Amino acid sequence: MARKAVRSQAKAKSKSSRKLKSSSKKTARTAAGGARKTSASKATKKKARAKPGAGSKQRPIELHYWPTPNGWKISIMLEECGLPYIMKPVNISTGDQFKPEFLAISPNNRMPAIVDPDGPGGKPISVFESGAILQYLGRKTGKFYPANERERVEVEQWLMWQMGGLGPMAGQAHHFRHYAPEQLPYAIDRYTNEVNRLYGVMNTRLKDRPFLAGRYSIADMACVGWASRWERQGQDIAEFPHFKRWLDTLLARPAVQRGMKLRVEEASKVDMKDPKVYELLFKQRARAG
Ligand SMILES: N[C@@H](CCC(=O)N[C@@H](CS)C(=O)NCC(=O)O)C(=O)O
Repeated sequence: MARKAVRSQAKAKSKSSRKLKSSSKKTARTAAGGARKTSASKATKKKARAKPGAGSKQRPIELHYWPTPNGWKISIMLEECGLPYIMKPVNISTGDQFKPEFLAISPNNRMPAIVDPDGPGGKPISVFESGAILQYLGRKTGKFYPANERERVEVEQWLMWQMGGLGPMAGQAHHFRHYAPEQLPYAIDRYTNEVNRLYGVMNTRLKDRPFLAGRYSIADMACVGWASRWERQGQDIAEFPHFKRWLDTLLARPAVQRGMKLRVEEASKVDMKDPKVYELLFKQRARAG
């Protein structure tokens, strides 16, 4: 499905950004009049149903993506849910993340982001921040994000743990171990130790349950890409047998494999040591708004 989706990428890009623009105009126009709003949203719904995408009623979701652990979270979820999608590469090594059209949907100049042409009320919606995207898709499909409050809290705790802990700490471990121009022992130790601590927390959690929240969920999808890079983070997986069992289970899932194999040709050519790439990615400061 991903390959099919990529092929129709350009066509859907212009369609969906036109739609997002026209829908915000529609909202502004209808804010003053309730009657028009009802008929406008009815019309939008009708149009959404009349134009199904990729053989399903759901029109393809635009996935703004680069093949990294954060990008994989969403390609995995889309594959797990069987949602049609179109992958739009955001080449973060050449500055696509600063293009005005991307900042309009992701003001933090980070991928992933999505645009769902069939958002709430049948109108387009864009979402940035991988955790928020996973929650959105989980609510939309009713999959991998339980509605029951007790079960939902279990998922959310581990999703936030990934967003605020594992992701940022593993990201810093990658940075100081592989990308920093100097090898700084303090920084390397600090983040390698912190990732080690976090994998210990995960290992203990997984001792008596198959997945982080009990059942397979968006929390596991958020973690798997980062966890699969344990070697790059200076870890020894033999220390964490329950974590290893969980990781092997996740990596054996066909949807996880498809999500993590969603390739972008240019990504394999990026040289992180290129001074231009280094400057662009690692010397960012506030931009004039
Ligand atoms: N908290 C964000 C982090 C996303 C993130 O850091 N994305 C990186 C790639 S993994 C990015 O887009 N970097 C572009 C840049 O640094 O300008 C999320 O989870 O969505």
